[in-house]
Amino acid sequence: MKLIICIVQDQDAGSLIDDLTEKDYRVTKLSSTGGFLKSGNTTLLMGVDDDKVEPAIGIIEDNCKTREITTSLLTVAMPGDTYMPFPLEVKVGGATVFVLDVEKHIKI
Ligand code: 2BA
Repeated sequence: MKLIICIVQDQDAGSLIDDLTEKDYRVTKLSSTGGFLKSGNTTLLMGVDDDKVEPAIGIIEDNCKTREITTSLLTVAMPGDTYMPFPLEVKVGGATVFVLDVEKHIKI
């Protein structure tokens, strides 16, 4: 068994969870925050049999889009100790996926 940890954009989470549950995957949704943009994203936990990992990744690929986000995180120093927000284009997603071995899975 594997644990898939999947970080996706909030906009993609609903359709992704619908597709996964339709195909009998069990999913736990966590609200998370990206360390760089400091904005909300969604983390999904899925415990899956080994042979279900690749199909799950296919479903994630079908639902998660890469988007360009303009952020003003970067500030540029100006004369007179002032700082100007500087727009920065960042490509986010489709998804960041980790696949971990599960040592034990217990349901009580
Ligand atoms: P954030 O940390 O908010 O990052 C959002 C996007 O900003 C990233 O998209 C990447 O394009 C860019 N970015 C992140 N750190 C950067 C840096 N130090 N310099 C320049 N650009 C940077 P993604 O790579 O698609 O990541 C989307 C979200 O997935 C991340 O949100 C974070 O929550 C998570 N994530 C990505 N890689 C991760 C990792 N190795 N470990 C844990 N979480 C990760």
